[in-house]
Amino acid sequence: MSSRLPMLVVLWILGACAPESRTPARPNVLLIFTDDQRYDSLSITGNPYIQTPALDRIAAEGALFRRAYVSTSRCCPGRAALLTGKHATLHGVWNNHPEPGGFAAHDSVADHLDRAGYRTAWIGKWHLPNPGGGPVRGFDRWVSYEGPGSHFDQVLNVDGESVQSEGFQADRLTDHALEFLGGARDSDEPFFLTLAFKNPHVPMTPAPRHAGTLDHVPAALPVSALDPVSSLPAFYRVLRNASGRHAIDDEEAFAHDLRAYWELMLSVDDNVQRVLDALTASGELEDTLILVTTDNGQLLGEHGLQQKGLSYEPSIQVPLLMRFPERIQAGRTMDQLVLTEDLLPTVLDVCGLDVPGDVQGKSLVPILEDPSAPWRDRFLYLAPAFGGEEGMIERAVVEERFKYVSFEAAGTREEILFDRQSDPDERVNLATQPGQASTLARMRQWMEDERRRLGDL
Ligand SMILES: [Ca+2]
Repeated sequence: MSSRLPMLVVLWILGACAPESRTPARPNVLLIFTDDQRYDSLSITGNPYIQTPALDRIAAEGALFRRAYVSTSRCCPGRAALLTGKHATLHGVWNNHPEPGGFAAHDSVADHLDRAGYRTAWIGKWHLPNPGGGPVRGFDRWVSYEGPGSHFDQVLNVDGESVQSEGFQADRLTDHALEFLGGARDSDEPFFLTLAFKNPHVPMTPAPRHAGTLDHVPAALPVSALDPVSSLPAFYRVLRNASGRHAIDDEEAFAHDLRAYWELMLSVDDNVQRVLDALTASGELEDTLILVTTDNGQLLGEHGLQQKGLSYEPSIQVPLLMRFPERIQAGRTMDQLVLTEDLLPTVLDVCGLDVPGDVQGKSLVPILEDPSAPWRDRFLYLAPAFGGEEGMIERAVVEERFKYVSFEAAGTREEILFDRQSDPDERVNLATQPGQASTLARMRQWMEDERRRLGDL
C-alpha cells in the first residue's frame, strides 16, 4: 500500500517521524526495590511520621500509582512476579521455600535487557533460590547474598567472591550501586540496575543514625486492631491467636516495631538521594527510567495482625513510583489497578523491546500517556501457600470499590465482601447482607472464571 503513496507524502511521513523520536532508543533503567514496604511509608503517600524527600521527588517529577498491588503477598512470590511479569500460577513460586530450578525456567527482566545489550546489575537482597548467594543468569554485575540476610555486617557475594561488608547493609549496597554507576561502560551501552534494599523488613534494627529518632511519635494502634477476634474469618482467627511475637497486646514492643519500621525507611530515602545525586552529576538522570516498588506490603497491627500474605489492603497494596520525563508527565497520580507484574512489560515497552506472549502483566505506557485508555477493572489476588495451613486456599477479587475474599478448606467456603467506599479499613463483612447478593454473585463468578483461566482450578 505504501508503494502507492506519492513519494512526497512518504518523505513527509518519514521526516515527521524522525525528529519526534526524542526519547533515547534505549534509556537506562533503575529499579529501587524494597522489602515489605507498605504503601503509606512515604510522606507523599500520607505518612505523618517521616519525611522521604528523595522518594517523594521521584513521584512528584513522575507518576505516583495510588492503587498498585502484588498478586501474591510474600517475599519470594512477590520477587518472582516482578522479575518475570507472571503470576504465581505460572512462575510457580508460592512460598518462601521454592524449589530451585522452577523459577529459573522463566526469563527475567534482566535476561531480556541483557540480550538487548544492557549492562545489568543486581545489587542487594535476592531471596530466590541461588545457592551460596552467587550470581544469577542475566546479570553482568552481582552483589547479593543467600536468604534473608542481616541489616549489619552482611557477608556479600560479589560476582562469586565472598566479601565481608561492615556497617549498615543499605549503605554498603548503595556504595556498590554508585561504584557500578561510575564504572566504565561503552557510550551505547545503557544500564539496568536494581538496588534491592532489605529495608524495612525485620529485624527492626534501623541504621544507627536513625535509631530512636522517632521515639517521640505516637504509636497508636490502627482502628481495626482491637476488633473482636470473633469478627474475623476463621482462618484469620487462627493466625491472630497464634501471632506470638507480633502480639499487639505488648504495647512497648508494638511501639518499638512501628517506629523502627518507619526509621528503616529513612535509610532507604537518604540512600536513594545518593543515587539521584550520582545520576545528576553524571548527566544521566533524565535518560533513566526510575521505578520504585517492593515485593509485598505489611500489616502493622491492623485486625490485630502483623504480617503479610493476607488479602487485607496494607498487605497487598504497595508503593509504585516511576520517573522518566521523556514519557511521563510530572505530577501524574494514577488510580488504575496495577500490578507489579506490569513492570516487566512496561520496562520492555519503554526500552523499545518486544514483550513475550507468555508475560501476564500489561505495559503501563498506554495509561501513562493517556489516563483514559482502557485498563483492567479487577484482578485476582492469589494468597501464598501458608506453612502449616496448606489446606487453606485464600483468593480475592479486587475492584475499584469492592473486594471479595474466599477461603476454602476441606470442602467448606467462607466469604467476605468489603466496600472500600463506606469501609476503607475493611471491618464490615457485607457478604451476608441481602442487598449485596448480586455483587457477591458477580464477583464469585468472576473469581471462578479467572481461576480457571489462570490454571488455578
Ligand atoms: Ca518481602
